[in-house]
Amino acid sequence: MAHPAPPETVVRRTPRRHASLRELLATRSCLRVIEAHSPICAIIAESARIEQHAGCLEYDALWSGSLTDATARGKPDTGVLDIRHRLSNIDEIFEVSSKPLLVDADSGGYAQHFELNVRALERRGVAAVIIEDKVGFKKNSLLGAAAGQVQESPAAFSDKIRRGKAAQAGGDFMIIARIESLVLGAGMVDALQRALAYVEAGADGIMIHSNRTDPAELLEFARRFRACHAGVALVCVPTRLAEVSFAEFARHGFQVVIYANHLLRAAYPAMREVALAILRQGRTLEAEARCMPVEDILRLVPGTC
Ligand code: SPV
Ligand code: MG
Repeated sequence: MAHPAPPETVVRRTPRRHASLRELLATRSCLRVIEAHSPICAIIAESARIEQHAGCLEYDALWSGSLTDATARGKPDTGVLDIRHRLSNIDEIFEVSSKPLLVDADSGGYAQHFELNVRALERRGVAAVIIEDKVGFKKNSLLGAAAGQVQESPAAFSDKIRRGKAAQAGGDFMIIARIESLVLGAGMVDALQRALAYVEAGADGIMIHSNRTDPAELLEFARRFRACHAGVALVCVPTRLAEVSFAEFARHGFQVVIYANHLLRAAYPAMREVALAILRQGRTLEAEARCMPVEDILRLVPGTC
């Protein structure tokens, strides 16, 4: 198998990462966001670029998700990694990437803790936090209502948003409210009512989540939400919607599309196969084709050679 040359990694520091997300939202119709659960992942995301006749195509921002952050550390996605623990990972990502970062903070926890965490994230240079309207023991949303997850009351969640917005120091940091009504069976009307309530409470954006493989409900939500709020950022995480293109989400009014777990899911099968091949063959020759040449890994991170 031919291996592409390792990317030229560019390590830049951007002190105003949160401002740059707002600027990107103001100037682009839709943003591409990809997960980064480790610094090496952030380097890969940062350097993924395609030259096109219309210009250079790249990811606009990074996603620090609870699922990949927990999985990469061998932990379940149940909120066991608290946000303070995840901040040290985020700091390391910021050392190698200049992209704005959106952080998945599960439900945000108690409103009182959320206020403190908003300040901590903002101080670190995180551009946006996304919190989901669930309460109690958290499970991954893709498991749906069967996992016994409970939705927070709209009033209590709106209060949490209000308190978070009041806690932030500047105007750039964004709090995005994630609605679980479609995942937990509360339906479209509930989802739309919550969206309006959360925007009223000060949310800078809405993320609508779905775990169906048919995009119809997500696209209907976008159409109906956009009829009320043309200017509020609308976010989706289309993990189960692999066939729907970025352009189609953008056409339906989404402004942020997050590819939330693909780099981890891509790495895992390759690592597993290599581990098995070395056991099976008693040498590494058969596994080498799936591995990056050692010369390339020595050149991957600036300063190694
Ligand atoms: C995550 O990436 O951690 C998310 C998105 O919260 S999902 O896994 O689809 O719930
Ligand atoms: Mg999550």
